[in-house]
Amino acid sequence: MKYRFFMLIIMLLVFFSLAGCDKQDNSRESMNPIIENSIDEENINKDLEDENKSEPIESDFITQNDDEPAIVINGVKTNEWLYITEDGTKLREYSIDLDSDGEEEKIQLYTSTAKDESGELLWDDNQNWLLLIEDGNEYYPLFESPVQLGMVYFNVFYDSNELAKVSLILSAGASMKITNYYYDEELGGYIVDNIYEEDSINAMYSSIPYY
Ligand SMILES: [Ca+2]
Repeated sequence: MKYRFFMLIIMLLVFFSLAGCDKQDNSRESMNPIIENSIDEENINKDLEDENKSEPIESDFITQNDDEPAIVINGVKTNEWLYITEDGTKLREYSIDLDSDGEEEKIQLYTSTAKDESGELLWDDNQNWLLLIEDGNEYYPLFESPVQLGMVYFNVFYDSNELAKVSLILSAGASMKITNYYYDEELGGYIVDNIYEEDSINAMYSSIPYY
């Protein structure tokens, strides 16, 4: 009887010790995700630190652009472009309030090219172009330049701040240019924002139609 009781105790001890091992194994397994989780958190924290580190570089870059002096076209009282406005041709005109004073300004596009008797434009390889804003008795020459083998166009937009802006598109034999102009009340003129400039050797094809 004592022997059986002794054997029972040994069996119980063996059983509990095995159960204890299993429990330890389980707890080891359950610890692994905790370790992995903490590694993941470390990586996320590291990523966040990296993002924070890259932030000042980005803002420095923006600041550098902001520091560039703005090109401003101020108004003049006299019309100095009579050689174009009188001898050339007004191709397009559009009126809109560009400086938010409640009065519309006239946006006018001229070329120095004259028309023949039948009204056909006598295009040359090179002509002067003028994009002019007329605001009462003040004039703002947004663009005044000769263009070799090319044409000038303009679009008018309202941006997300409901500020009207004029976009000039120059498409020429060896270049393409997009420039935005918008009125700045503090500076009292039109800010020139060069959006894009292509400077190639030779333009092979353009689908933009001539006037
Ligand atoms: Ca106005």
